[in-house]
Amino acid sequence: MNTSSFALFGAKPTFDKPLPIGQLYFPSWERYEAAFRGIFERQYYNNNGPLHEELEEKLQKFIGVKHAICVSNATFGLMMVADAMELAGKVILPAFTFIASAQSLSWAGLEPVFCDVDQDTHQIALDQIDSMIDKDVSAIMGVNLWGGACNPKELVEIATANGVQLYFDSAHAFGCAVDGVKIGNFGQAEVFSFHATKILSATEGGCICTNDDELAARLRSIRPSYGADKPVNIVRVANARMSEAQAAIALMSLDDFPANQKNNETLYRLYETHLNEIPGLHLVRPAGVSFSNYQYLVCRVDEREFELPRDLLIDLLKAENVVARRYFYPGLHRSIPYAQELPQYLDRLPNTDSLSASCIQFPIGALVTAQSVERICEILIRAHQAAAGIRSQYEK
Ligand code: T4K
Repeated sequence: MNTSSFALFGAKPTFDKPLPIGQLYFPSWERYEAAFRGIFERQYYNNNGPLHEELEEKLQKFIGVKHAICVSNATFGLMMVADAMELAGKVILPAFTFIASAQSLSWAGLEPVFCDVDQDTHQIALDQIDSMIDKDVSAIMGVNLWGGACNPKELVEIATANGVQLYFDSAHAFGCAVDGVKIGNFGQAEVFSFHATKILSATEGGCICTNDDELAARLRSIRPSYGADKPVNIVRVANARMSEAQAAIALMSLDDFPANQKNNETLYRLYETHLNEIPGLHLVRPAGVSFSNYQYLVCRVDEREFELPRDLLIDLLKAENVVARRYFYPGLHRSIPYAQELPQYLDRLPNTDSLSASCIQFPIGALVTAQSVERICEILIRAHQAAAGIRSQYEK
């Protein structure tokens, strides 16, 4: 098949400008202006302002949790939780996640213990955790990936049976539920990201959820650098405040969550229909949830069946102005500084290695239309049909 129709080989790109991955929610200019006019009129930008307080209240109600504590981003939230839970020694977490999950531990003076993940769901391999727990392990950090969940109920049982603490990096899981219970209610605490690429956006931000009053008091005291009104036992403070500007966007995004979730689900189903017809592109379905935000569109590329390697496909799509990403690459055990500091994991995590070499993330979210998905899938079909020609021309 002819390769001249591909932008990689000189044709006009399918899209005029880059089509990004990520939610990238933007409220209408009128709503944005009204929210910001209020901030200007009140002349109050930060430090537990009225929008911040409204957001925490609405999040508590939405998630059905006692405490929602808004923070500057999820990375900081995870660091604060590790500190507030007084963790020591080592913490078990999956190696197939964003670098922030492990870096939060390093910042808190803890050592990550990397566990492999399930080949199909991409969630932490539950059957391997027991054997990794020793006297130095103080906690497990579950990571709820791709709008799915890492079986929090079973993790609670494993943690309880072994006498270790449990918390969750739920950066990807806002709005998701397990057997009807919203994520945010499991373990001692869960941390959401409200980055612009997430389904709930504060442009930059996050939130810690907990049903533990004592832990919540400690977190609220760590957050504002000057401590909170109620004296509690904390080792140090930080500045992880969320501003009124961030809270304003997050409130609009929360109002629009049902519409954004629905749009994602519609786009996901459309991708699903087309990808089912393309050999070698295996869609990852959100695992273990009764409700998903469908925030991520992740596929495993089987190079033998698709007949093109994953990284060549990314280059081909990039030329068409389709931003596809190889999340997560590399696995945490191969990232700086862990590859050097903890070399014992290098040959122990085969599923993480194989997923980081084969996964690809496609555009989904508020800026993506059904027509864009059709056109992306059409490129994928053509790429598979022209694979031999693409490979030989690419290598020249
Ligand atoms: N745990 C997990 C499992 C996570 O995935 C993350 C973050 C965290 C913890 C920590 O959460 P935060 O501390 O960030 O709250 C992105 C996000 O920055 C990050 O939040 C996210 N996970 C990670 C998976 O992805 P990048 O560096 O890959 O994204 P970036 O900035 O390149 O944006 C993605 C695409 O969107 C690009 O094509 C550019 C486009 N874009 C992005 C922004 C921000 C736009 O077009 N406009 C924009 O405003 O990290």
